[in-house]
Amino acid sequence: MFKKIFVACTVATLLAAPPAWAGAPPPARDNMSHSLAVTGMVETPLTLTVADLRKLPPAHGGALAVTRHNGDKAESITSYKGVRLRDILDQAVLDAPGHNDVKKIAIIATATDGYAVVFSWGELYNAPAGEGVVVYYEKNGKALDDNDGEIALISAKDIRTGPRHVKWLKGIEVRKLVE
Ligand SMILES: Nc1nc2c(c(=O)[nH]1)N[C@H]1C(S)=C(S)[C@@H](COP(=O)(O)O)O[C@H]1N2
Ligand SMILES: [Mo]
Repeated sequence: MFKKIFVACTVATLLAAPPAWAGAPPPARDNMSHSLAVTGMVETPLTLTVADLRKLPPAHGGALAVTRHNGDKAESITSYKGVRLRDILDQAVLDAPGHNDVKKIAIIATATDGYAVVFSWGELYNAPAGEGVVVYYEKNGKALDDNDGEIALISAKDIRTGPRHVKWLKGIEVRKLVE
């Protein structure tokens, strides 16, 4: 008896409230980043939209597998277009007047969902890795969609490219870590 009433109530509830996805597209991710703020130890803090990024010298990348730390493949990128992080930092100009100041600098890339990864001046400016660190706004020939857009970052020369693939990139913070 109770069981019958329970089942009847459950069915009634399901009929009264159709699920949110019925007949409508899934809700858009609300993580999209609409601009990139370059802050911290720089002479000119910047706020760059995709339109601003398009005015900087472009960096083009070819086929790239995004692999997770455990080796699983997250996605395969055919091509991407953006600006080298180094070139963005040069626009803002690092505020490091002393001969040894740059060597103490960390560059932190942050995303709208709280994700963050760290680079150093040494690796961006004085190691092969720096060449492959690109803030990108196009993937596979198209503007980024809400899965990783509007702005993202990749460190193409990393052994596993997943961890420093920053989706929904919103900030580049320059910090001097050591006095
Ligand atoms: N903004 C943001 N970017 C991110 C992450 C994240 O949680 N937030 N996860 C990273 C990790 S750990 C990996 S392996 C790749 C692939 O993530 P996926 O597992 O969501 O495909 O995205 C990276 N970029
Ligand atoms: Mo990961």
